[in-house]
Amino acid sequence: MRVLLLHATRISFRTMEKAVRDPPDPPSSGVYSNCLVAFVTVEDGDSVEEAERAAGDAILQAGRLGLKTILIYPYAHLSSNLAPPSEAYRVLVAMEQAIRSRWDGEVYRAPFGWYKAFELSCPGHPLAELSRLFKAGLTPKYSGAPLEEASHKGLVEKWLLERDPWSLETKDLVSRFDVEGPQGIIMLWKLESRLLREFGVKRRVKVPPPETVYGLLGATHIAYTCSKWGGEGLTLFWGGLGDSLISSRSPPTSFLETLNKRLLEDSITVNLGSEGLEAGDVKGRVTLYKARKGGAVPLIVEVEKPDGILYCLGPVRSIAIALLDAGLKDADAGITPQIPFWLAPIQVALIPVSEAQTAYADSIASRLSTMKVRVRIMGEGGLGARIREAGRLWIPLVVVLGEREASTNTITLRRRWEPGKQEVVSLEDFIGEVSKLNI
Ligand code: A3S
Repeated sequence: MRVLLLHATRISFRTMEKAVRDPPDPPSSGVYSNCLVAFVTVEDGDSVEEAERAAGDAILQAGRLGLKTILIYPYAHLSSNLAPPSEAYRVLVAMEQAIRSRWDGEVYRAPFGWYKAFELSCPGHPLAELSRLFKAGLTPKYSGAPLEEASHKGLVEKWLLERDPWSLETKDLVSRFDVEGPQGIIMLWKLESRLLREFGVKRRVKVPPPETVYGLLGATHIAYTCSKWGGEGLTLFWGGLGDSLISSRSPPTSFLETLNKRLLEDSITVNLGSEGLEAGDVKGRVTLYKARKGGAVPLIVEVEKPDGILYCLGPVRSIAIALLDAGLKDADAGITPQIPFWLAPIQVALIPVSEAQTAYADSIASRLSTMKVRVRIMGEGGLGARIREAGRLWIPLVVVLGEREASTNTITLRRRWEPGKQEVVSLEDFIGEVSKLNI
């Protein structure tokens, strides 16, 4: 079942022509204001289970937006895998009944089986448009109730269901580090290749994409994937770089600690199985990192197998973004945010004070590049502004090259882990220090 949830300050619709031979609903029109519109496409194989999960999710979203009206809008355009009209109608009516029985707001359903003209105004705030996918086969439960229902009954804290855990500042950092783009892809690639080495990964296995990788729902999908396809020394992948889990027999906790101890300190562990989170018949535990904005990010799944525990670490992208998020928490606490030298997208910033030092900077940059060190010459703008920009990119080593440095073959070095300190070192000592760092 695919759902597009839109906050509408106003929606009006009216039936035009019949779209199926005998539509089950009569022609009609409607106008609603300040409501949550759920455009729903029922997919082949969907049942009442998916209808109930979609109902709980719509109730949760309406509550979050303080809306008192939900309009279910049959919409056969969000998937190419449509359920036949009779099935679709049954599931949509089930969704309507599930909302009615569990919510005290007003529920409406636009007529099924018609082409409809509609007008909709959307206020465009960050939560005004959400897309959802409810897949048949895995109905996650918490203490026995479907996830969204459990939240409704207060059995699980709402933040554990958050599907978009990242604060705006974290998202800003993700784009500044270009994590999804060519520059930042280095971070995902370095992280994944380090993990392959650390956990002796030998094979890659393609798995179905999880519906989401965040919150308890994401945890159930990761646990289910790990349980079904996990094994010793495997990468389970479903998309681009970063959409992957590392599954192994050795516990990954100490590796995460080396990235930022907050990843485990600010985390909770949820049991998998009847008294906790149910993901099919998977038994074990999930460790979820509590993001700065308060969302839950699964990082480690431990699945009980007959021959012992199987660990799934990841998704790799979640680890990378959680690392930035944890850094922002450090900054909130007045601690300079860091990223391990081997993982930094840019490891050394070279800042020539004036044009005259550009050649010196170029010669150092080419030496560092042959050492496979990621270096950027920052030549634009005022000296202070360039040093601040290097800080905004959390660049571990910032090198200032002035007249004196160029003439004495030295550099002035600021190490990010020694905030406020700078040291003049010989170029050779600096090169030696970098080669030791760049393991
Ligand atoms: O497809 C013609 C109309 O019949 C309903 N319908 C479905 N709705 C949701 N999921 C499915 N699998 C459906 N199969 C049929 C819808 O009412 C659909 N009409 N928005 C209007 C006009 O485009 C519409 O989708």
